[in-house]
Amino acid sequence: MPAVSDRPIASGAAPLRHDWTRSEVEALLALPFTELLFRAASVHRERFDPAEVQVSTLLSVKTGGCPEDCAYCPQAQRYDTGVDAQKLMDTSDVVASARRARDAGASRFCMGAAWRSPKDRDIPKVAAMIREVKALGLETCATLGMLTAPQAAALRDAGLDYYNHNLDTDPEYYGDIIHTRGMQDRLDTLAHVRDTGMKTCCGGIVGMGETRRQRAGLLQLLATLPAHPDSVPINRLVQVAGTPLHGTVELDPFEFVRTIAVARITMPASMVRLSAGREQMSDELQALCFAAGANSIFHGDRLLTTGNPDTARDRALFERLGLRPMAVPVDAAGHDHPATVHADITAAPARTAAA
Ligand code: SAM
Ligand code: DTB
Ligand code: SF4
Repeated sequence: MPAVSDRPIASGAAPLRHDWTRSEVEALLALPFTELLFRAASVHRERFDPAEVQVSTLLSVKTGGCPEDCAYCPQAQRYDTGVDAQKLMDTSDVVASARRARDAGASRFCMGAAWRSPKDRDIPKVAAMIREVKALGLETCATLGMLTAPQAAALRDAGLDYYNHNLDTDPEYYGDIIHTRGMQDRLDTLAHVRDTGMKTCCGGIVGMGETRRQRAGLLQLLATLPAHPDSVPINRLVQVAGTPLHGTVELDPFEFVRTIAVARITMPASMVRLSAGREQMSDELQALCFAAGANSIFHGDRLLTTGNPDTARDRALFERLGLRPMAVPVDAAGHDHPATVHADITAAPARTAAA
């Protein structure tokens, strides 16, 4: 079943494909840069207004102490990164943070937990957070690790709109990065999420020392899932001292833009999110990413444990580039008659979105 998009589609828009081969994706990545950008920008316009960018805010509701060994992650207990383990936040604090994020222009609020998977006893607490954040009129997203089918159903029943669970890298490279869970575990969780009818948010990380062929493998796997993920976060590795990937040779910025462009071409109806790593990017590099079809960002001074561009810098960038935050459907808050409200980060007061 193709990814659902209820936006008007330009007549002549190419249908979604789920049969991409690795060599096709590699060939796209290898196009002359200008040609690749032209193709991606053309696909972008078939289904989206290229001036609109969806704005999400992240909050780490349970930080650090994770038993997994993801080689990039500052929250893995086994690496000495200076991130202390904390307990699950109180719902009232999460809701206060979500309200600030909404007032600062976010349309989606994503709650992240440094868990391998939630325990069944955690689910009612997370469900309460989801219900209250949704009642603020925000779309809700959570990323809590692996889920069982009943856990996914319970989150859906609480009103969760999106579940984020990344494939992270090519299956060929995966074993170099993570040993405590397999790719199949990730695919199983995504299947449970899809089966509930929730939207999926699924992408990966580049700049971990993978080859272009392996970047093609990640994109191919994402674009050949039973449904294209509704959101595709493309993270550029944030190198954190103490993690095994600290000191990895940096990815050529143009190669990052190529990855964004090919995600846009292969998953035309998805939100392609310019995700972790923006703080280290110049405004010009981000502008190239938007030109290549990225149409979603995390807004707010922090990601989970690492930094993000401060909100004033994002507002100035939107202003300079003539970008507008994408509207959130009012029925995200459970209203009967869908209409839209415009979030406006350019008019937001200067305060943090996810303090
Ligand atoms: N613990 C849950 C899990 O891994 O499924 C959810 C939170 S986890 C931090 C969410 C995602 O953040 C990871 O899958 C990875 O793609 C991304 N991430 C974590 N550390 C990162 C880093 N240093 N640079 C870029 N992306 C990172
Ligand atoms: C995603 O793909 N990227 C976000 C979100 N999903 C949860 C997380 C990025 C985390 C970057 C490292 C940190 O801040 O700890
Ligand atoms: Fe744990 Fe998620 Fe970090 Fe992996 S990415 S160590 S599962 S918090």
